[in-house]
Amino acid sequence: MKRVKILVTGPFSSGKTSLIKSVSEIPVVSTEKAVTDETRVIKNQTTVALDFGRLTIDDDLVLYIFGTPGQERFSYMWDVLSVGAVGMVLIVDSADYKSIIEARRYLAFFLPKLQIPCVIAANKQDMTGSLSPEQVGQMLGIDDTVEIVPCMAKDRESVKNVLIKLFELVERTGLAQEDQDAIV
Ligand SMILES: Nc1nc2c(ncn2[C@@H]2O[C@H](COP(=O)(O)OP(=O)(O)OP(=O)(O)O)[C@@H](O)[C@H]2O)c(=O)[nH]1
Ligand SMILES: [Mg+2]
Repeated sequence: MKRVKILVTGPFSSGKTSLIKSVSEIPVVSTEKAVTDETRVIKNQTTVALDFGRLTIDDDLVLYIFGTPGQERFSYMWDVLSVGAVGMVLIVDSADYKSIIEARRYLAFFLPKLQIPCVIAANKQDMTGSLSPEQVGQMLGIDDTVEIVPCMAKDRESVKNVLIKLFELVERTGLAQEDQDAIV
């Protein structure tokens, strides 16, 4: 049985908590608190430390999924949460230009440091005016070595598709061949 750690990160309100809640087979450990700053016009609650969920893929593979907070003031958690991750989902709100621009900073922070496969989830594809995965990729300025997958984070099948794409990349790296002794 392989147990591997996956990191889910992305800008404020991009859909990290929704994504993990959609697929986790255990009640998600969430740290959502009332928003107290000016962003409360966007949403009432925000992740302040982490989200944690688990998804069994098959008899051989269990994913432990860790989500980061999306607000800058809680970014001290990013390093802690990323230790030992074998793959990363960067989720962006495809209907929000600011989210996509902000996502560049996440790529620059995590990718050189972690050197692990990354899939970009172009979320909120159900919203009118959302950019296509190709357009999101252009705005992020990434080359075609990074996979961009359409996503609706509240839809379980859509999220599973994102995770399967990521895992295909992870398997090619061989990073997930051994069980991880310590997930956190
Ligand atoms: N229409 C639509 N709304 C979505 C989708 N995914 C998430 N949302 C909504 O977007 C808002 C933010 O979702 P969250 O899952 O809280 O986002 P987050 O990235 O965890 O937010 P922070 O932890 O505050 O950074 C919520 O109102 C969700 O219901 C989607 O695919 N489509
Ligand atoms: Mg959250």
